[in-house]
Amino acid sequence: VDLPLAPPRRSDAPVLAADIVERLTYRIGKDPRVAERHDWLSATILAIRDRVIDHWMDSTRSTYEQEHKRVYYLSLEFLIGRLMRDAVSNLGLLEETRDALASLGVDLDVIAELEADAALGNGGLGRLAACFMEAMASVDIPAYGYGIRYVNGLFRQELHDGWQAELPETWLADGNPWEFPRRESSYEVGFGGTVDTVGSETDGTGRCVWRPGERVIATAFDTPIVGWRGKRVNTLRLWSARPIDPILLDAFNAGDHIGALAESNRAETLTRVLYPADANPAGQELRLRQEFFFSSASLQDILRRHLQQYDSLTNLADKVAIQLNDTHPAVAVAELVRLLTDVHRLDFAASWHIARDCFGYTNHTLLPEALESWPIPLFERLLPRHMQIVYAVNAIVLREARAAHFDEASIRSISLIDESGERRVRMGNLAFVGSHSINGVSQLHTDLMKETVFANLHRLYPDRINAKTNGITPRRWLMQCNPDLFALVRETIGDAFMDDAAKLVDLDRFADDPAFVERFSAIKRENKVKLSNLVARRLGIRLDPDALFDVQIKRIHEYKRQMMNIVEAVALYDQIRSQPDRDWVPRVKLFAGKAAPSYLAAKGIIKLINDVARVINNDPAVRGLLKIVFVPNYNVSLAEVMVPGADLSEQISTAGMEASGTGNMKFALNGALTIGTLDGANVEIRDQVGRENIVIFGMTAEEVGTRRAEGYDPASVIENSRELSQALMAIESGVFSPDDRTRHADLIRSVRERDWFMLAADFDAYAAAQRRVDGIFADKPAWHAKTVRNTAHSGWFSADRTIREYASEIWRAG
Ligand code: 26V
Repeated sequence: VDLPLAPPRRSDAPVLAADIVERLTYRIGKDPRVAERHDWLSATILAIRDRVIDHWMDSTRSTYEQEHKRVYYLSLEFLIGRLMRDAVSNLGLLEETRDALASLGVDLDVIAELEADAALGNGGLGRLAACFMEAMASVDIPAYGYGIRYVNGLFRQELHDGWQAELPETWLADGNPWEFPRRESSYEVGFGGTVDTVGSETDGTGRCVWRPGERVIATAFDTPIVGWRGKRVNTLRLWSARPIDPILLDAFNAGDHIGALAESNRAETLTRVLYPADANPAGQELRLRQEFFFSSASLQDILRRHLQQYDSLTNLADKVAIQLNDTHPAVAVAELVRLLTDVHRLDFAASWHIARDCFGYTNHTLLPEALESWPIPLFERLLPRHMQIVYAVNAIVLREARAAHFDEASIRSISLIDESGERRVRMGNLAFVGSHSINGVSQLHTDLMKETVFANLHRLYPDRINAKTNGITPRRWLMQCNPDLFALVRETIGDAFMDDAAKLVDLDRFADDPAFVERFSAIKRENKVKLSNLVARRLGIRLDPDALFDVQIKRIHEYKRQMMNIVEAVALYDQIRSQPDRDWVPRVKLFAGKAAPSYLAAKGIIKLINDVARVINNDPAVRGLLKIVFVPNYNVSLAEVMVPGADLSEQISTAGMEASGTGNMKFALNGALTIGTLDGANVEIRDQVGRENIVIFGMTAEEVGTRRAEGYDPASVIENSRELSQALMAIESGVFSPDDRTRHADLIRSVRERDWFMLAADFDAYAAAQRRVDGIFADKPAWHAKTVRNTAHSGWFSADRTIREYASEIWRAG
């Protein structure tokens, strides 16, 4: 697709080709005659990057000249994936680049595959940050992303005998042509040490000075983020840590070769690796150091930029909005207060108000195990001045709660300090009280926030919590990953949807048009063939592209219930064997996802899926009616193939536990039907696409709560479900693990005895819903009409819509 502002500029291809050759020769130092594919990739990225720079500088300059408010998105994770196709496509240079490379004997699609994924995130939270960066540039908001330039992003997953193995990921190994190192943008970040008071407390000249015992340097690396049509280019600024002295020469010369490098290693360790857990807080000192390191560097940078332009900090909140992506950067609240009071000499109350007017906080999970808190002794040792500020803020908040006549239990829950056991700093409460806006990521999640974790803070500050339902960028998740569908839509309803995804609704009237539906479904089939080819290449498994492709791809988590899905497969397998003559709908169940390395239950689920797959896929009695595939190393690039190739999207979390989901939106946009619970954004997907076009089953969040309160007994539920009992027994008895019959005993026992995620309670409804899906899939016109309607009504989930809501209701920017 060629999408320039001006008419197609294919004729510029020779200029671009010359530019690529120039970059190859002079920047990479390779003769085109001997250049390898990877050299062509680097040269192409450099040539494209150079075409971005003028737009980038224009964007920065216009923000400055027009004194626009700047938005800062602080996130410990940015799960970007590849950038070349994104940048080329948003600049409208796709055809030109393809032609330029072709004239040099290079295939764009081949070299595009060689670009490493930037996997600086775990899952939903990190991918949302990446979609938001692209959307903020697309809707013309002056925004900066701030994060960490991890040398090793999320681990690479291999399967060894069906078990997950983690290998280091090395995205920077071949260099990163996208980034600009900014040695001049460097800041000192301190840890530990002492706090002194200088001046006199009584005459108002007194102030605190933090004297850190340890310092490192944060250095910026900038990546340009190109918005749709290249209108605006924003900056993703990632910090890298380096020591103040790269080597202690005195120590080295005295023979202490290890000690001479100790400080250097310690600094570099800070930004070495992304924490691979997406729920249980790492609870480790290094993690808190990472959080403070990037928060402090980012705030110093923000204040420097603001002072340089406005020469005063009193108008900071008019010109700066800072969004905290979960609590990971929550320490920034205390750091901003410290910088304003101790360094820039504002009084404490003024600093506190400015901070609150600048910050907004987005909560992404209610899972209790994911709520961050730090033991006081650790926090105090690492950040002694911030500890004082936390206590001072807490005093203000508790005074307000007492003034509002809160009882002691409520006050305890509001406190920034958890005193129920070992004393800890509650980062969620700190982020809440330090922000003027606290948002959930779907309507349901926001309602639950008000009722659960933040019930008392919400009572004290009732106008702060608001809902901002997540979104996805339709550029990456339709235009780029599904170019044939994109082209068909464009031909059918014109170009308006390219700038306003809500206009996809114009497709609705084609849902019953046989000629259109024919083309729509042919594209889906072609995407299924592409996915099948990937599976054949990587796993040597052959798939039938006419089977129903049933896809569950996301982090492996008990609450997401991949286990319910595989147990249902076992039940179906049993039925296919016992009733071979029924008109079974051929089905392929595809799974992909990583488990946190320390999350043993999740790793057991991966092994279970692979054990079940081996038996089912090799049983001739199944006659290919059911196939199970676990595709290793799920990442953004793999999703870009799996999402367009799916017929059915599995969104089956226990209601109340998935804050939003964003994969669910990607599937619907690409014409898959959802089978799902009324959880997170599934509720809103149902509202948008209509209840006839989605398959909903199971308990509601409210029912889950009641059931739990009443005392849920999984054993009796299992007893009453023949299908479930038999499936669990088969797994337990070792049918799928003949080499180690008790391998899955613990996993099944946890369902029988506790079943915290209520797999048993929802199982029959889930199995029945799957049979409804079979029925619809068999009726091709009905199925295709529903898939078209899913695409037609998914425009609301564009991240552009989400970002406009943040901009008008939280940031007051743009
Ligand atoms: C927590 C921790 C704890 C410390 C170790 C590292 C770490 C990393 C991540 C997290 C929180 C992850 C929360 C998260 O990813 N939530 C997901 O956010 C998505 C975007 O809003 C949303 O769609 C998903 O439903 C939600 O699970």
